[in-house]
Amino acid sequence: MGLLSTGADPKIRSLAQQVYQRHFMLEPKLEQIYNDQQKESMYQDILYNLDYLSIAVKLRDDSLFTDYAVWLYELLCNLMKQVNRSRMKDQMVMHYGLLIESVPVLFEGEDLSYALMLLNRAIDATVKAVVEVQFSDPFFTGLHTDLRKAYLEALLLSETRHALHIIEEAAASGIPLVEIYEDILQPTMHEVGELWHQGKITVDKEHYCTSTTQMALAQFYKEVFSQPRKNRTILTSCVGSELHEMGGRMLSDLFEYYGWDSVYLGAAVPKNALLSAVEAHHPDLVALSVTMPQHLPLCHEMAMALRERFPTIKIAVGGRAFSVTNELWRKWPVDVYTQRAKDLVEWTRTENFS
Ligand code: B12
Repeated sequence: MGLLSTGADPKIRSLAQQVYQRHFMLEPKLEQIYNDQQKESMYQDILYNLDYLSIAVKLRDDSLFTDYAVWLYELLCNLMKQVNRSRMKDQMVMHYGLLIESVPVLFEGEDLSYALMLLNRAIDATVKAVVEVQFSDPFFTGLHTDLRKAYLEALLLSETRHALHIIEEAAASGIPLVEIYEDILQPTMHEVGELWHQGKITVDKEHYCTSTTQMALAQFYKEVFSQPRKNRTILTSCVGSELHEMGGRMLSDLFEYYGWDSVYLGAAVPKNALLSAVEAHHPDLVALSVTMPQHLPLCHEMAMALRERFPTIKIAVGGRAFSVTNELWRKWPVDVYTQRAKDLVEWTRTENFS
């Protein structure tokens, strides 16, 4: 992580030592996270940052230090992949905060005001840089890509209220619920998965995105559960130890919105529990959701058991696991597979359910 070596004067060296110690006092966990080499590099970087700041103050150039702050942030994110972008931002903001406390030792008068202004700008630029990650091409394909991007950026910045507000406003502007679900929230969650896969976000951020998106879905419950009834019931379930339950939730809620009564069993439902629930609720349609391919065999087993015990009930399958197979569902005793939840709603229309 060490940058260029610096010929810092003794005043800067002693200040860097203080900032370094204070950083570890405020964030003791770093003792475990950083190895010895990274700790040494951190000290070198503080020296370098102070040196850079001094140059920017001397030259009275207000973009030099901001540009450097963004460059440094990206460099550290790449070098320290074990620290996610959001945590690295927190570290850098803390670091600039410590410099703000310390620089009165280095500067005075107008120089001091200028240094403080530069440090505050460095904080702003670093906060903005958090969301400057490269999103994938599919993320920008389809409807409402601007809203997706704004929503995902709010999530990456952990701005819960703002994120929820974006979704609320999207609904208020007349975007149909089905598009909010399938063209904003679903692709955003898929992109969250991509970012996690590429190591750009850690699992805690992914969990946060999931729980905030669940909150976004919950905002619509009043509307979802107040539509005219169709006297039809859908029972939706994830199979095996499947923990990915948001796809099933969306599907279930969409059917509720289109007037069906929905029974959603959620994640990790054993075969016998599913059969008992079907017995109890007499659904017209059972929807099985599978995300992880390893749960496909159990899904097959469940479909066969359902078909045998309830031959008149229609069975639909869906979820990411099926989309990566070669139309596996066609070999199974199920009635339909659709990639998107709304296409299953359409299918029920053509099948004269409603
Ligand atoms: C959130 C998430 C989690 C959360 C789930 C929390 C929750 N409450 O649901 C948690 C943290 C638990 C998790 C765990 C894991 N996850 Co995960 N996860 C995700 C993520 C980011 C989003 C899933 C999601 O909510 N999508 C949003 C919903 C709305 O979309 P959807 O599921 O596709 O559903 C839509 C359609 O498919 C369809 N649909 C869904 N079901 C049905 C059913 C029917 C009948 C029909 C017609 C349609 C339909 O309609 C929905 C609406 O459009 C995905 C990324 C992705 N691409 O999906 C990774 C992802 C699925 N996870 C992945 C992995 C690897 C895991 C773990 C193995 C990680 C680990 N090492 O522990 C575990 C496995 C856990 C388990 N036993 O199941 C990988 C899977 C890769 C692979 N090759 O299989 C993915 C793709 C991430 C990635 N890009 O690598 N995960």
